Amino acid sequence: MPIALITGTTSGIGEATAHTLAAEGYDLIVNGRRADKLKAQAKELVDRFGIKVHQMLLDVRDADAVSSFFATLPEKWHAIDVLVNNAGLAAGLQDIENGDLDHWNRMIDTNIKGLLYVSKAMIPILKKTKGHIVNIGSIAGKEVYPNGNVYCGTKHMVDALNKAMRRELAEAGIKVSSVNPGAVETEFSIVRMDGDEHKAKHVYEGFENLIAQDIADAIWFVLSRPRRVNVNEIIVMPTAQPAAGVVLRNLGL
Ligand code: NDP
Ligand code: 8X3
Repeated sequence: MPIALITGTTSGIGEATAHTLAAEGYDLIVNGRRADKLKAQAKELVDRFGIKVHQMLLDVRDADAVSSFFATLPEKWHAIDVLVNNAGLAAGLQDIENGDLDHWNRMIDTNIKGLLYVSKAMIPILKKTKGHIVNIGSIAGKEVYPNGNVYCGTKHMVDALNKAMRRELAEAGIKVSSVNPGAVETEFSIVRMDGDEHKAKHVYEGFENLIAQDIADAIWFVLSRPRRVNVNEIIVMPTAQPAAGVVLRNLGL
């Protein structure tokens, strides 16, 4: 059975991707910080799909936790074929002048540094398996929108790292791809609005947003191409979102 490690599986895109890969016969290393959710998810995946699941209960911002996880990973989990760098967040929606330093640090530490810590630990493994890295970027890594400043900056960095990894790892036979979504209704906006579910709901009003499964489908498309094909990057948008920060509401789209 192939093995995939997906970061941030306790919700949203990561959760849908875990289900999609489980259905395709992957054994999974699942990750998140919420122990109860991770444990319940592991049980559900085992019961429903009959796969093997290993829990990676840690905060990707914690470099020591990431390196000791890999240092103590049981032998039978060593041959990981796929890494999906998905864990990430937006925090706040404000101009730079009024920006919150804690929001900035959480986004930079998770979306950039966390992705780097996990990738650094995984690269020696993926060199052995000639594996595949899928980085979850965003339309916010291709364009910017007012008040999205630091989040957009972190996702531009993911875009740059995706290109850098592809250049550095091609000779080792590692494929590197990015999947860059527009607005997907997950816990994303609840996190961005600091837990205000009412405000978060407004983000998705008056148009048909993407759902997490749309992105899991794109990730599976990228992963299931023949060996000779590397999908460098893919952008997946709601029909009603023609550009970052532009949503056409109340048009029946
Ligand atoms: P969710 O908030 O629904 O899921 C985020 C997941 O990441 C959760 O499982 C969360 O688990 C995990 N996570 C967050 N921080 C950490 C951390 N420090 N360490 C480990 N796990 C962490 O959001 P989405 O599914 O929407 O987001 C997934 C990715 O997709 C992110 O990178 C996001 O930027 C990107 N994206 C999302 C879009 C959207 O509109 N939703 C659009 C474009 C890109 P836990 O809380 O248990 O740690
Ligand atoms: C999130 C997508 O459009 O809210 O990465 O910036 S968007």
